[in-house]
Amino acid sequence: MIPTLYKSALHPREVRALLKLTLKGQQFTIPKEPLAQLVSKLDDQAFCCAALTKVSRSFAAVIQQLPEDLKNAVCVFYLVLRALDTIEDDMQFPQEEKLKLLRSFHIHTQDENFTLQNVGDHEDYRILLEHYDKVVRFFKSLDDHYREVIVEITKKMGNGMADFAEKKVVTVKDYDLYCHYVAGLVGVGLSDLFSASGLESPDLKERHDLSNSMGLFLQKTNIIRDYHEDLFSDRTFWPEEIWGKYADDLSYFTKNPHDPKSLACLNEMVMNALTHLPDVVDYLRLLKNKSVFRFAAIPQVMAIATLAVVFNNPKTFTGVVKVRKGLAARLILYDLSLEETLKYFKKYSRVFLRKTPKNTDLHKQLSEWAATLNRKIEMPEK
Ligand code: D3A
Repeated sequence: MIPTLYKSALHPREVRALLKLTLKGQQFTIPKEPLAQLVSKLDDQAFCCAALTKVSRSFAAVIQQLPEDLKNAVCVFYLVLRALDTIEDDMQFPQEEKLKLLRSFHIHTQDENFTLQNVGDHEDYRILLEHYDKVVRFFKSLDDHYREVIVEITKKMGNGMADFAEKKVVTVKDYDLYCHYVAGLVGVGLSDLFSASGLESPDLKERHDLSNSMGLFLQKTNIIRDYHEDLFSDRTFWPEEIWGKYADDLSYFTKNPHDPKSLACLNEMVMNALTHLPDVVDYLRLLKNKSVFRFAAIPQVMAIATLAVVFNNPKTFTGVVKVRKGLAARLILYDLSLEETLKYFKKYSRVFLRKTPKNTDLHKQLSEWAATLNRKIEMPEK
């Protein structure tokens, strides 16, 4: 806690938000005991809420501020997808069994006897799968509309993950398709859930293009940020069509983090992710409900803040570069509006331009991108 506060020392509102959130966590939301010990004490719904806070602390706080009915559906959706992700990430899992399980996981999500032992590289993920029957029972308590969306997206995502378990991300087209399966479909599913809740317009679920971009922007940010971690777990999602212009091997960058070629590659990856931001602006403008808005906007602001730190930063190649936790705390605690979100986007768009030498191709691309973004921000399309 002290190092986190220290990092936000020059941002008093972040310090206040961090202290408030910690206090709130101690009193109400975050269970201290390990998930394994909570299993026998909690009913299905309470177990799912506890599992959510364990597998994603700050994101759980954003989900918990949604209205009750939608909150439960999003909680189940998140846990089902986390379980799928855990199976995809488990490098010890025999490949053939893994593919079968990924393709059939949507069926298991409707089977009250389904559990999986010893899967996952993290204690909380393993417990989640060992007690997956609890998730299934909570899933079954949801309204039909929500259940249909969760099953359909899980089916498509599991099949997409299985396809990519057998092939590498080589082209930019592969990269977009992989990100569609693992995050674009999340955006599509969530838009369907928002519409089904009645809190958002039925038209939202028709905007698959914008919903997909919401996921692509988040996923590409994670993939860029996690370069180092993924390289050392023998997983790579950076497309060769991009990195192949700068090196013969992806590991070149970690060995030569300050080489202008390494930074040029990183910056091209960031530029590629930024192309999704104008769609994100259009999507966020469609939202009417304040808590749905906050839920959708907070990760996008965190993502652009992450890209701004990662951009042109050699440390991306040698460790994990992160934004201050204080920013997340501030966004979670104070009512984030559309106007403030757009101000964050503008602020960070200036950071990218400031960090790029003038009279370069990249500066020209970024200027054009910033102009498009500003047009969207100042003159919304009808
Ligand atoms: C695209 O998915 C959306 C969305 O679409 C309309 C709306 C809200 C949130 C998400 C999305 C999400 O957000 C997280 C994410 C990144 C990649 C996939 N997802 C995802 C999975 C499942 C659901 C929703 Cl239900 C963002 C995320 O996980 N984080 C981590 C914690 C961060 C915020 C971003 C806060 C922090 O402390 O850094």
